[in-house]
Amino acid sequence: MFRSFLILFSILISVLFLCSSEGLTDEAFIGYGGGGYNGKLMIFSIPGLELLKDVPIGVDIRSPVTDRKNLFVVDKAQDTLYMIDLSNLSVKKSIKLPDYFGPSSIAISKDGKSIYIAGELSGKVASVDVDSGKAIALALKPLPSSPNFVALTTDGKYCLVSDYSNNRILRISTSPFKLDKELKLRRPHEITVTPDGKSALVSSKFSASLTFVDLKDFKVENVLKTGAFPLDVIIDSKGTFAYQSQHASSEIVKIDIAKKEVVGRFSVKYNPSSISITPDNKYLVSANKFSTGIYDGLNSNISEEGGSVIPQNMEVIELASGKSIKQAAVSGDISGIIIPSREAIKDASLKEKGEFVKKGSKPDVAPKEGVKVSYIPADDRPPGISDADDDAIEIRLKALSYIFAPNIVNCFKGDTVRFIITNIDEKALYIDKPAVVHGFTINGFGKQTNVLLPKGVSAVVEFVADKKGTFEFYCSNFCGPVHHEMRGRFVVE
Ligand SMILES: [Cu+2]
Repeated sequence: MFRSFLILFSILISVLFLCSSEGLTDEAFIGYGGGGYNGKLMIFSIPGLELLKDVPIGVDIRSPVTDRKNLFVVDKAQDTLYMIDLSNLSVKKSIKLPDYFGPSSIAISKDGKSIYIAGELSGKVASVDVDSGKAIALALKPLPSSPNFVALTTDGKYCLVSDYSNNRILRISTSPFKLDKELKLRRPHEITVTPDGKSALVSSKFSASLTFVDLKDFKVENVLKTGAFPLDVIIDSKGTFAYQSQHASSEIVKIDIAKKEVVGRFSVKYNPSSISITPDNKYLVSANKFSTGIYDGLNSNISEEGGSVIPQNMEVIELASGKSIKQAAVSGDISGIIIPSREAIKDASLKEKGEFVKKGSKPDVAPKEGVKVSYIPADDRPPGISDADDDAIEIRLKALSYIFAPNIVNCFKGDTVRFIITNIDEKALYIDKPAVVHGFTINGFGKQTNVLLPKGVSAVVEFVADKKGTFEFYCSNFCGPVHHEMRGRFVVE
């Protein structure tokens, strides 16, 4: 009797144990997201949305892609391409891109040997040979050009690039690496190619539409009205349906690719940007912004003087039912999520379980060692440049959706520069979110200048301008549909 009770008891314990390791069951996939301004690779379970690991990589980490053995991400602040071993998550190789390149998006060839990178801040597109680390950069004209997303055609012959400054997408041949054709399209954002190689789908954020581009003739085939401020567009593994995130109307629109028709709409809680789908087409993961309200308990004061960071969040939608099944607040600005097939994941260390944002924790913007970044009470002096009492050059910037004022500032080489940056947003154009948090990072001075700009405080960033050049500064925390265009120039003479 006692023995059978023991057996029963141990069976019960094993069942309980199995249930508690729910984070990584056979049902689960693993997502890899660029953490944006937190400089990390964020690794999480799907659908559970548990943070499995966050791996420090650089300063502003974006756009993961994979060749199934490695992950590649770019650092927008430090002009670097990182190759990360999927089996142990170590950085295997870092490839320096041309100075001022400002990478924002990556596409990888099928054989994993070539990588194409959109250099949003420089107006350049690069082709990188992974083995040799050699990069060839193509400068787009006219300036300013802003190539911010890149995709490859299925035959690998062309890379397609969206350029929002010039309202166009570009077709660039991969060998030789040169501009082939351009196609006018209003404010293009994310771009993706259908698995049959026939069409490219482009989100046109100011036209509230999805544009089908015929790739044979490189011309517009169809324009489908979809939603409000469409950003990301992805395609399921069968090539049947596309999903597009509607940033302003907080929904995901489902499109039948063959019929070129909208066939469904799923609500998400908060303004979505990057989205991704599991390889079995069961779950859609949406990186949402502006989680005002539901995560109030998680908001942390960034300083004694006030100013709170509102965590961004992710959400999982079960596609068959259209139901939202999981939400989690996240630290960082998730930009780009990839979900490899289960076979590609080999790292046995991915077993730690945790939450993205722990209750009462400080936001993930801790200044790095030896870097002078701090917060002071909101500075209400007018914007401008002046000499401070301690001989530093004081540059007072105001940040609002979607500009920095002033947006061109200068100093001389060797100057100690003190930026005092104040978020004066009332609301983010079209979206009534007065507590929107901007970010500030200067490309080329990434580590010293990477800071969040919550309301109610001013961020102080101090460093020595030790090299000459023209450096782009940009908003490094997603703040709305025109976030990418929130930029300025720091000139060191
Ligand atoms: Cu911003």
